[in-house]
Amino acid sequence: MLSTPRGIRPYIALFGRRNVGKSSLINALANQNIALVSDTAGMTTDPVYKNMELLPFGPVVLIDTAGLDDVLG
Ligand SMILES: Nc1nc2c(ncn2[C@@H]2O[C@H](COP(=O)(O)OP(=O)(O)O)[C@@H](O)[C@H]2O)c(=O)[nH]1
Ligand SMILES: [Mg+2]
Repeated sequence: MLSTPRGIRPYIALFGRRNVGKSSLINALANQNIALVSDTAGMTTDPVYKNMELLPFGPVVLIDTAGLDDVLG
């Protein structure tokens, strides 16, 4: 299942304002420190993609995103 191509995996992205715990949630789901968790709002700038096996559903891609209220610069 680890070899399932990204193109046929459902994508599950986390959206929300900055600093609400999106990165913490993706780390908890993956049981790994893949997304940066910070007290400072706006630390996630580029999306973080993680292939995972979401049982009993199957292979998915989890995506952590910058906050909806993030500003460029
Ligand atoms: N009290 C509390 N704080 C949390 C929880 N989840 C995350 N945090 C804290 O909220 C802050 C922002 O978390 P982060 O995951 O970086 O949020 P993101 O900006 O939405 O990705 C960090 O200081 C986390 O430690 C939670 O369930 N409860
Ligand atoms: Mg974040």
